[in-house]
Formats: sequence, C-alpha cells, structure tokens
Amino acid sequence: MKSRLSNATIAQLPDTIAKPRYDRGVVTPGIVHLGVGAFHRAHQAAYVDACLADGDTQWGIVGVSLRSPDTRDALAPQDGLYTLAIRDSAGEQLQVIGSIQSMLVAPEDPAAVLAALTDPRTRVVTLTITEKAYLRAADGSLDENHPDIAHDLANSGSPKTAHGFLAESLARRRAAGTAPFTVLCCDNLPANGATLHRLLVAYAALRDARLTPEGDAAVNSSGPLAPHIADEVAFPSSMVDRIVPATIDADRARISVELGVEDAWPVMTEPFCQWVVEDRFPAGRPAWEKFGVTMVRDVGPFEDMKLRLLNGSHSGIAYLGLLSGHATVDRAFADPAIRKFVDALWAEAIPTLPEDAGLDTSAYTAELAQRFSNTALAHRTAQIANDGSQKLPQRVVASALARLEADLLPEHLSLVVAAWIAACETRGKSLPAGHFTDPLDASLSDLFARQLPIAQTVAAVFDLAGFAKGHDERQTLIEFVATHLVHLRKGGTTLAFAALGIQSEAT
Ligand code: CS2
Repeated sequence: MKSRLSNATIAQLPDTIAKPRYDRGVVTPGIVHLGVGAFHRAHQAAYVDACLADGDTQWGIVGVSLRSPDTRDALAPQDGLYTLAIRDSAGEQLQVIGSIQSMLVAPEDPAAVLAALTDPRTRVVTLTITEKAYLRAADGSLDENHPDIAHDLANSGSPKTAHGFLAESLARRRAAGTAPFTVLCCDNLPANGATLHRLLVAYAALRDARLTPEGDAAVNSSGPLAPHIADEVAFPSSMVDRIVPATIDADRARISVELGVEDAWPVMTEPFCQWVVEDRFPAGRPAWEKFGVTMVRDVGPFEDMKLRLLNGSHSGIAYLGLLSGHATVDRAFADPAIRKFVDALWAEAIPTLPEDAGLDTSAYTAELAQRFSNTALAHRTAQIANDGSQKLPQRVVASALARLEADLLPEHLSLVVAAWIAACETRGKSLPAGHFTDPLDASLSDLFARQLPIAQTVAAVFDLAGFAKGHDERQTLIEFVATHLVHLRKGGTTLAFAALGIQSEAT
C-alpha cells in the first residue's frame, strides 16, 4: 500500500505539483470554517493558502463538519493536506493546499467546536453549510419548530446547528470580555450576511426568552444576547463562485498515482474562481485583496448576477438535462435545445438585475458558456438537482416575479420550476429513486400520490416550498408553471421546448 499524503511525505512529491510554500508549523488558527466540504476546500481554503504563503500566518483554518466525520476521517491522517485538481480541456494542474490546520466533527465533540469558536485568536467565522442548514421556514423566517432548533435551545452547551454554535460562542466571548468574531456567510443565498444575521438574532431572542437552567450563569448574566448580536457583531455578505463537482473514485486513483502517495479526498475544480466580499471586518481579516478577492461596499448586485445567471441556469440545465437524459452539465449544454433555452433564460433574467451597478452581463454570460462547456469537469446534473426547494427561490422565482411586476413574461424562468417538479415526479420512474434529494421529499411524494389536477399540484408545491408567498403575482406564476408542466408530462422536454419555439434535435 502507498503511504499517505502528509507533512512527512510532502517533500517527495514530484516538482510539477504545487505545494504550500510556507512553514505550516508556525501558522496559528484565525478562522473557524463551518461546513468544510469540497466547495470550501476548492475556494476559500485556496485563497487562505495564498495568504499564508505570503507570510500572513495568523489565519490558519479550523475546519468544522456539522454532520459527518467523512472529511475529517480522510484528511486527519494527511495532516489536513489535500490536492486541488484544476481541470479543463487543456489538462489538469495539481496543487496541495495546506491552510486547513485541524478538523473537528461537531456531533462527536461540540465542546471542542465551542472552544475553537471562543478562542480569542479566532477572528473570522466562515460558513458553507448549504441553503437548507439555515433552517428557514417557508416564509424565510427562522423555522422555530425545527427539531434541531428545539434541541439547541434546550442544550446550549452541546448544540447541533450553526445557529446554536454561533450564539453560544458569541455569548461566551462576551462573558469573557473577548471581542466578537466577524461572521462571513459563503452560501448561495441572497444578501447572505444580512440573512444569517436576521436568523441568528431571531435564534438568540428565542434563547433569551428561555435562558436555559442548565446554561452557564456567567454566560447568560451579561444580559440578553439578541441585541448584542444585532448591534455588535458584523455579518458581511459575500458572493462565492467556483464550480466543484463531487470527487469520484477515478479521481482519487488518478491523483494518487500522480502524487506517488495516496490522497483519500482530493477536490476537483475549474480554473475560474471568484470571491466578492463586503469589506466589514471589525476584528480584522486576511489581506484577501492581494490574492484576487474583490473587497467591496455592496455585494448585492454581484450576488444577484451570480444567483440569477449562473445558479439559475445551472438549475435549468440540471432539471431539463435530467429530463432529456443528460448526466453532466457539459453534455446538457451541448444539446442545442438546452443551449437555446439557456440563452433565452439569461435574456429574461438580465433585465431584473440592477442597471446602475456596472455589471457586464454579456461578458459574464459569455464566460459562463465557456465554463459550462468544460468537458473535463463532468459536473453531474443530479448533483445540482439536489435541494431545489431551497435553491429555486433566489435562482429563478425572484427574477420571474420581478418580470411579472414589470409586465414582462417569465416563460423560460417558469419552465425551470416546472422542470424541477417534473424531475421530482420522474424519480422512481425514468430516473432512479433517490437520484437527487430534497428536504421536501416526503411531502412531495404524498402530494404526487394524490394525483390532483396540475394547477392544484403546482399551487400545493408553491405552498410547501414557500415560493412567491404573499406575492401579488403568485397566481400568475403558478399558471405559467402549470402550463409547462402539462407539456412536460405529455411530451417531455421536446414538447415544452417546442411550446417556447425551441426546436429539439429529435423533432
Ligand atoms: C450549483 C452550485 O450545485 C449547485 O446548485 O449551482 O454549487 C454552483 O456550482 C456554484 O454556486 C458555483 O459557484
């Protein structure tokens, strides 16, 4: 058996492989990251690696998994080292990243996670926990009835959720006279910093209302936490962008051969990488701007552009691709009908973006077209299809509603919602059951089993997912979606595209 990638073996790697150009032994922890999955390892950890190489050694990352031990199990024997494989049709560049210093698994040792978050050296806490882990109810507010929220309110010293960890550690820091850390949300949510701020203040207010008897008196004696989090803790927003397909066994095998040592979990990505961050870090931050991060006053326009153009079309490609039999984004995007559809989708979404923010949408979409055509990535449509109920509001529903408000049609945007419903219905039939998953799966299959008329099915899906809740144009949007769903059920994507004037190759 080959030896593992680690501090001890790194020197023997071939010269063609980029390695950390700094002494990892002198790096101190400065960032705690919640949700240390592949995306974080391809994106933020790479930016931090560049800072450490530049001599700013106070920003090592403590990586926390809120759920599974898998990443820690793979990386702990490797001293946190892993390979980032940057791939396109020209080939593959390998870089070993060294910025993750240690890893914690929250369910195994919540006290250790709280200790890291309370460490005065921790000045920034970043998050990529996926949309659903923000625990929002259908109206966007904190889901107070979620069992994990109830658990954390009753067990503040051993929380499960990001909210529970952030609130308890901020309370402990305040009690100890340690300044709060800055919380930097890196998930694909609109106004992600402000959204997390609002949810955390709501969580802290629930906590204040019940001040748990088992809670530490000193922690709670400094007064209510909600106003402290509302007024004293900074939650800048950020837009993150890099396409990161899930690693497959063939990647592990190939990269281990190239390294000459085994890497249990390398990460695959594309050459493109972007991070736009609102510059509000009272406790200090790495000098990210030196390494390609764009620090701005207002991230909003960048977030909307990315969510509505990249992620919106990604979801469209995923669901329409799955319904057309395409397993990967590049294959779906090479399908002339899907390609035409995506161009029309972009044309619909662009007028909903702020006009005065200086966004260059034609350069952006031209670059997206190249990125989606990257055949070396094999980004699976099923991967993107996960969690549609959580993703679609900010990716397509918001722009569809904005168009309706402006008396414009959302014909293509609404097809993405219909394609999501159709793809959900198709699981267990022409698509394997469990091919992708959604937090609403149980309620959706109950609903589909009732075989209601299409318009009622769509309205019920809107209710379950909270799409367009309370919006004047809700009913109109439901009608657009229902019309598409009729076509999808009757004649698949060929008929749905034909109804939009898009000719499929098959016709
Ligand atoms: C994708 C994103 O899986 C998905 O939903 O749309 O993960 C996308 O690849 C990233 O946001 C790109 O930055």
